[in-house]
Amino acid sequence: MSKLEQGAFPWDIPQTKPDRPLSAAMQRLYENYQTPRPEDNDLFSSFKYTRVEGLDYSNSDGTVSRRDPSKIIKIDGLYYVWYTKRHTPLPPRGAEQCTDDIPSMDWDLADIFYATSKDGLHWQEQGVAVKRPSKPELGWRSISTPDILVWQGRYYLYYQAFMEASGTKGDHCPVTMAWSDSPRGPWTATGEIVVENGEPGSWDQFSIHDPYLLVYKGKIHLYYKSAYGDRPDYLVGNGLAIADNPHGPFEKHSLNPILNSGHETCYFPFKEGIAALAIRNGNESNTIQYSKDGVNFNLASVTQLMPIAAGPYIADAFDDTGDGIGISWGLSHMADKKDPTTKYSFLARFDCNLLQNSEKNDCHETDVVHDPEVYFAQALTAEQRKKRGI
Ligand code: AAL
Repeated sequence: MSKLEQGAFPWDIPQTKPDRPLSAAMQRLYENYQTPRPEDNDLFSSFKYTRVEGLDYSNSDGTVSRRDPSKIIKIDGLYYVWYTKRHTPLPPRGAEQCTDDIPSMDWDLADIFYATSKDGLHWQEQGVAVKRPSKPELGWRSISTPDILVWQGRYYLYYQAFMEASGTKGDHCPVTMAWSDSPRGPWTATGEIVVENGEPGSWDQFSIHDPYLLVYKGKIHLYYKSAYGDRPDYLVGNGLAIADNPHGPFEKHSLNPILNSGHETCYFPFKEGIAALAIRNGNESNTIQYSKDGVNFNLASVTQLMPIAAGPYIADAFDDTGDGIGISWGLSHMADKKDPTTKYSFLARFDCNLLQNSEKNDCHETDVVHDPEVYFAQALTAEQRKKRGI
């Protein structure tokens, strides 16, 4: 019997690629994904959200914002997170109306704060970790979007260092670093750029955003995002820079960008490789990806409602075991955009199931039903309605 005469595709779905002619879609099902059903896939998850307790937002008046949490680490039984905190007399007013005290964007005129928690839900803000320095030092205008590295017993915070109000020309900044012998500080800011913007004309010439640190194959891996091309026709990509020492030099990978989508960075050791959440912006928004070498990522699953700017709890982020266990919760940020004049962001907890060999009946729904308000919040603008005559 020739392959073409084999009859219809079987009812009982084959778990491995059957030896028969397959359509492009069915070939992809077996070649691109770890299992034919997402419900059985270790790198598929749905996401659940819970309001965080213990952080005050000044009655949501837009003067206090917390966003872009770092990955979470556990030290002596306590979870630690670092994040961008803005506390300004007024909410963001855009680049034209900003002053020395009035922010342009949500992450303008910000500092790096930290909080601790016993359970990942109730958080106590412990105060400032790194304050922005005075003019004209590196990051004088704002410091934001931190991530943590623990390397040979010392703590390192990497973060964006702005020398102009974001939005003036774009969202331009390089990355700097501060170190401490304790997660509670005091932190010593190096005052130096650790990951430089690219050469003129290169994709990352204006910005290195969202530094994200893992230890992999004996080396410090710093993933980052850059937005390239001019808005609104811009693309986001993620790059990788590798170092032997937290102070650098960080060498950018020759294959950068290594992700073609993903506005904020989120990576974790998984099995022998590295997994990534490509959260938003780009052709591969809402995907979870996997690479066996930390560089060449392939789609592992497609999902929805991913956590924005996810900072997961990663138990083995720096252990370099070669057998990463995965993630099951973390913090992300959300913004209430209903009233643009009081815009701010707040931290929220997400839960997921991206653990090796985990129970597959937890956080594996592929059919997530949203409240109708979620759809109607995506309203046409007045101009779009006019164009459509409605
Ligand atoms: C975030 C991150 C970076 C950008 C801005 C603040 O979501 O991508 O941190 O600079 O937006």
